[in-house]
Amino acid sequence: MHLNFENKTYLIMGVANKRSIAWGIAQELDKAGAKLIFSYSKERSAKGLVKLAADLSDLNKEAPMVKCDVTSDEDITTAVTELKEKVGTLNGIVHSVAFANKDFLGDDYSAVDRASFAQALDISAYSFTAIIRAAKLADLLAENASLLTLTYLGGERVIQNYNLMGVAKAALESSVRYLASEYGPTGVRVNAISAGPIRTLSARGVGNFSESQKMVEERAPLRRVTTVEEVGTTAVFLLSDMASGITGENIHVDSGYHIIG
Ligand code: NDP
Ligand code: N5H
Repeated sequence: MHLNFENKTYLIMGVANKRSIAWGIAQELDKAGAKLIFSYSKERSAKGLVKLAADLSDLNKEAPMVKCDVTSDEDITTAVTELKEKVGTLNGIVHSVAFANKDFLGDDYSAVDRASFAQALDISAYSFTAIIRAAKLADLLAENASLLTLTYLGGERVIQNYNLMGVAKAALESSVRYLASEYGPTGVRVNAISAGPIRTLSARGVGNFSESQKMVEERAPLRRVTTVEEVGTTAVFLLSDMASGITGENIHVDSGYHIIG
């Protein structure tokens, strides 16, 4: 009964292709009976989304889509206006968006330049706050809405090569706590999922990715890598009323890797 998603609508941000964590979450939400609306930044992602959505249930086969490059205030404003027109109310938002200049995802962290630092923090951390504030101001968020972002252990600890993105994730995780505190009195919950390494487009080509998965297989309590389905089902839980007592939390869906010293 608490997992009842009838007449509930969720915004999914960050589907680049079928491997995206956002797509894994969308599929589980679709199975649970939720209505979906997507946002994208690149036209290529929009085209892919149309094809992907065709495989969803009848409720979401023609799911609406809005453009939102999170670096643009104008895009955020337009997206929120379009969301208001298309769905009226959101019961939740899944923010699965991050970017950092590849030049600073390896070697020495301190090499980072000002522009790349600002860009990584802008896209990967500030955007969560910006979209939530815009949605709230437009009265788009339902009572008890649940807001969710994706993070990685490198935001809490030093993990080789994560560097600039680790600093951005630390800011994102801290934002989750401040946003949860600010919006809690209105019933809105804000949480993060810290996922284990999953082979996606962003992960492809970044140094250390395969080694990171190998480490998980060898050392994580469950001795296997985390699947996107596992992140998806946890997201469904956090977005549902079953998680009504959870806010400001960072749930690790990482085969237990984070407890190992
Ligand atoms: P994907 O490459 O599939 O998704 C990244 C998304 O970020 C893309 O959809 C991309 O959209 C979007 N994006 C980048 N820049 C912008 C922008 N300016 N405006 C709007 N959207 C933007 O990778 P993942 O699914 O792996 O990543 C999703 C989240 O999960 C990220 O926050 C990542 O840090 C996190 N994560 C990933 C892990 C992994 O191992 N894969 C582990 C832990 C956390 P577009 O291409 O249209 O610009
Ligand atoms: C320790 C690791 C491996 C090293 C660090 C990886 C960091 C990855 C995160 C960011 C999001 C990757 C990134 O921004 C890549 C871009 O510079 C280039 N790629 C693109 O532009 C593609 C085409 C688009 C779709 O990507 C984006 N983001 O828009 C961490 C790994 C073990 C786990 C991991 C991969 C974590 C994570 O946060 O994603």
